[in-house]
Amino acid sequence: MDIDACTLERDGFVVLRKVFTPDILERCRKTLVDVIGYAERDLEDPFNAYYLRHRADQGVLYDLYQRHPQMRDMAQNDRVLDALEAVLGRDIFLYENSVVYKPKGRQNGVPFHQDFISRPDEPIKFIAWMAVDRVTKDGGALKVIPGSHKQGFLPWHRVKGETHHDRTNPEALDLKGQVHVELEPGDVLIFNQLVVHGSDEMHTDSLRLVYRASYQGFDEIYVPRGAPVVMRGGAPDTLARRFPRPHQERRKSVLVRALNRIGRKMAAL
Ligand SMILES: O=C(O)CCC(=O)C(=O)O
Ligand SMILES: [Fe+2]
Repeated sequence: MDIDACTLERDGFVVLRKVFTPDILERCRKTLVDVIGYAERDLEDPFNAYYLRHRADQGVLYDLYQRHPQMRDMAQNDRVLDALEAVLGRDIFLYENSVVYKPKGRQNGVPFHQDFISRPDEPIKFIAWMAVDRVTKDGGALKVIPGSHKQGFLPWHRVKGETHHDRTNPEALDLKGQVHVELEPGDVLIFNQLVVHGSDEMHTDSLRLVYRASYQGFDEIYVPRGAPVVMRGGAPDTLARRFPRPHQERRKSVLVRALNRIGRKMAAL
């Protein structure tokens, strides 16, 4: 299969080559290496109440766009956003973003899954998987099943206490057509969250740094934690068209406010 001929519509993914300049890549790479070194020390996280918790044990560190402004050059790249605009429309916001890497000597294979599978009621998301390091078949490439997005949300299960715990059920997997998407530093794989994907274990000296950002249109403004960040569009005319109802003070009940307060306290522990 010619990876470079794949389309978001037919295959559920597309590859953009040579998206980032060497200076942006170098700056982001240094940031990521520093951030990983810091996260591995597992110090107190001052952003804990607002952002997702870093999981150095799983090779996933979250919300880097918000925490480290250098990463914005990648997440906001025009070629990436142009490709997303074709599927999400003119108004796009950042849903989640993280670095995914493969620490040597730690269990780091990722079983086949669809992203955000536990949130099927939310609008569809697309993920830009941006190679900072070279990503090869034997070195942590994403294995994808072309066209699997057309099957919709597949049955899944959760393996408690395991890294990357949400997995597509084996009987729902048809692995015949799977392909490894090899990338050079600076290439970007964009995929529909419903495309079944995973990656093999790898144990080399490369961390296989990949920065991923997931995006959503304006059908609903919601992010799991933190605050929504508009990446493109979001102009007043758009907002007025999409959300035409007059503003109403949303009164939170005493119970909801108390629960929020407890939640914030727990998060700060
Ligand atoms: O890090 C990997 O190899 C896979 C991560 C993954 O599933 C993803 O980025 O959606
Ligand atoms: Fe994934």
